[in-house]
Amino acid sequence: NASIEQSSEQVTISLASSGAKATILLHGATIISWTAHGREQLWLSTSSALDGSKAVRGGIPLVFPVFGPPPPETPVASLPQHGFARTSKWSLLGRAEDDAGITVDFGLGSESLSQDVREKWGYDFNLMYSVKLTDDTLETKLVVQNVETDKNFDFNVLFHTYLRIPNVDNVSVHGLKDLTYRDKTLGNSTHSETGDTIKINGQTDRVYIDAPDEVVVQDDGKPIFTVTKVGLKDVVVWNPYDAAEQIGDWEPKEGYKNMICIEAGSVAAFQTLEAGFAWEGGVVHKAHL
Ligand code: TA6
Repeated sequence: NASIEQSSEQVTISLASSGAKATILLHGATIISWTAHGREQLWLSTSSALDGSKAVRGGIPLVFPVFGPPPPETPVASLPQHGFARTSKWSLLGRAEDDAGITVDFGLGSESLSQDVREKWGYDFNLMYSVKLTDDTLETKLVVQNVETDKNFDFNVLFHTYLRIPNVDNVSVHGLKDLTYRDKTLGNSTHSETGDTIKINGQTDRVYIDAPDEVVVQDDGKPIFTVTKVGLKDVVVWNPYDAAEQIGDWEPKEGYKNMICIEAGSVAAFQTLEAGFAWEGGVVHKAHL
């Protein structure tokens, strides 16, 4: 039932029984396509670089060890926005199959980073990233190991998922009720979400803090995705709306009407990983249609 095709640049896993399929670039271990129910479930810019020259615009980029612009005067201060995981070359570690589906594992160790990155964030670590495909779910899980002997390090982590939707005017996000959120369109000011239904009426860029584990995305009142996080604290909701005009590798410009980023991560604060310890967290993306 399960099959895998791999090249030096990418891996494709698929399930014959349902036609479910996922393609992952070794560049950034970025998922660039997820087919379920016979249709593409992720949004990917048609002008995204896929050759490893820069971060992919769409799919599921990985954010580590910092989310957003790195705070000055911190160990991550000289890293690029969203860190280096999404622009590093990962290696394929292996695969596993079970009745439900196929899992493929990727690795990135500090020893394989470019000298430039090593100089900017010098901790010894290992990342192991598992992508599991079943008929209607795509599960992404990351293990972070601190392999230092006596140095702890702080990190953010986030799965930057671009979900494909029929129409931004009809989309609603459910499950983020009664939460505090930081609004990046309003200078990171703090606000309270009181309603249970979030609509997208313009540029939206919010970090919902300490969010429940399950978020449901509806199209016109019909559930189309369930996003369930494990071991992660926060949920980011992003749609650039007409600000897509200013994003160089965003095509087609009206593509914002067919996507919403529902990004599970631990980003509202840095979390500390002690020397010799490991951390694990992940997301189950379920497509209903
Ligand atoms: O996840 C939302 C966000 O932080 C937005 O502020 C926007 O910057 C987006 O990430 C994309 O970032 P990128 O570096 O991929 O252009």
